Amino acid sequence: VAKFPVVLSTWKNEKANNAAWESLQKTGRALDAVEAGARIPEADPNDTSVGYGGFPDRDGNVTLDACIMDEKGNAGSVTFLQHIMHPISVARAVMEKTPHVMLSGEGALQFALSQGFKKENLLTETARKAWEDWKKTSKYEPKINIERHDTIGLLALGNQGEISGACTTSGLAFKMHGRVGDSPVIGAAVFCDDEVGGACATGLGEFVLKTLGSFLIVELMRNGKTPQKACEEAIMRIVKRYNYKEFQIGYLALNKKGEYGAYAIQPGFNYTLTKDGVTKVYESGSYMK
Ligand code: SD4
Repeated sequence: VAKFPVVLSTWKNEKANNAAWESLQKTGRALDAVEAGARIPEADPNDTSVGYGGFPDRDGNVTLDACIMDEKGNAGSVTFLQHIMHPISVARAVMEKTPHVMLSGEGALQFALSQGFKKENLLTETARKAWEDWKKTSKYEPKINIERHDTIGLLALGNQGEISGACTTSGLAFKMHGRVGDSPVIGAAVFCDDEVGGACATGLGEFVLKTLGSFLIVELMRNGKTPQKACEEAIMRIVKRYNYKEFQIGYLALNKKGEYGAYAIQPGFNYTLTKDGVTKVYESGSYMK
């Protein structure tokens, strides 16, 4: 049990958690914390699956997905956004400054520019080289646990114990142009309900989308499951129906008591927890051993 405040994120993301924790010291708000945390990998050129430095689609475009949700049930999201370093902050602006939940592609970019975000080149030399290499075979093969720092999903309980969540990604490397994954979809990659808690997802987004994993986990917790059991059941829904051996999905859940859970299909999923100002990385359990 972590009580609150607490920050939980997918993969090994100590810097992101520490930024989220610092933000909690300043404003105490879970929403500010998850945004601050998500901005760390977005700006990190060495993180090849989020924001700046993210691997491009098969045509060489870096296209970004992100969403954010607060304790009041407000939500904002951007999909297929290009040229903006911090899609999570654009998603928050969609939530706070428009009557909509999702903006996509060119429209999302125009909105971001109107809000003062800068247009930038997000394709680093390393990512461009990886793409040139990939083009030699052009095989689309999502890899399991690519580098163990993947799409970031974050959940936080703020100083008042309120829940918020966020997710940001450049999506799967060398995807089709226009492909949108689970990461900007409320209920798939992130869901929060302040009566219950929240959940977030990482992995092959198509299967999170087909099972609406985060919404499912929150509903399972509402019906009395612990965060751990809820994550396990959401993974079992995938395992029962799909050929799960070839891909990875990892879920995290956090309830209002500060109890948390993590579960994945394959070994190799880890997560980062911050409580009492201490940040640690843990290995998740998994269905396959
Ligand atoms: C996606 N879920 O675009 C993201 C990618 C990811 O670990 O999480 N990779 O499908």
